[in-house]
Amino acid sequence: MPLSPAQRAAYERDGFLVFPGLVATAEVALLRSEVERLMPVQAEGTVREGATGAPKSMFRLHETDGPTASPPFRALSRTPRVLGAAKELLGDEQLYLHHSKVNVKAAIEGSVWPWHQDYGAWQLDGIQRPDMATFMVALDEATEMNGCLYFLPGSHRWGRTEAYLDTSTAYRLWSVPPAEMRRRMAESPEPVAITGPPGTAAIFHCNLMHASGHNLSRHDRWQAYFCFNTCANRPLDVPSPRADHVRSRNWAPMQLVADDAVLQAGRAARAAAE
Ligand SMILES: O=C(O)CCC(=O)C(=O)O
Repeated sequence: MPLSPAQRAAYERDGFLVFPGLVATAEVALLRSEVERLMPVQAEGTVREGATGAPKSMFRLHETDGPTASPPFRALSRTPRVLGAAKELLGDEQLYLHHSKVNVKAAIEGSVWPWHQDYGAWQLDGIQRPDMATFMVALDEATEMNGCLYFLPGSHRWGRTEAYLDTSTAYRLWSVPPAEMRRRMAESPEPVAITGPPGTAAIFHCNLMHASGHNLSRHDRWQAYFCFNTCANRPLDVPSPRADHVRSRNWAPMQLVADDAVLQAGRAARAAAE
């Protein structure tokens, strides 16, 4: 899916691009069945919250091993629609995933992600340059009520802001201090809500300020994330590195697969189960 000059210019200017209907209904159904299969799995990389203990985040879907491995999610991360677009925007043919996850923002209980830049945490992982971008795919209708993502357009061009560790939710997050955020937002265009039906996708720069609110609705809000880095920018050694599910050590360049690989992975899984 070659990006148009207008899309490339918009990414440079705003720090994100939205792709309505990027993932087809049949693919969404298959990916959703994978989320349902993985939700009860006990894994180091699954963060739970609330009285129901629903997952807030489930990591490491893209590898071929481990309790949360998912062939359809692995396939999606390697399609031309996703990997191809990431290669174009990062200007590099050799990419790997720093991590992958599904954020399950459960109805009523699913909590906030405060304003942050992803590179705030990833720099601490030993990554030297902000040559990274994240692909988000909505697996539910994303609405303002159920805690959709918000992007602050153009904020990736401000560089990195000193972060603090917000521990107010089960997912400890390096976040932008509230006073700094108030100052920044006063100088910025209004945040953009990333809403849309299941299958809506977006890619965003690792220094883009983004956040999402509590899920006040009676509907879950499931979204998948693939965080791309260039192989040349893989992390340097740091003392006490974070676990592999969030700071991958698999730096092998990802290979493109056919665009129908998600459905093929589903068919293969069904055949193996018979
Ligand atoms: O899923 C969300 O609402 C926000 C996720 C996010 O910003 C993150 O995982 O860094």
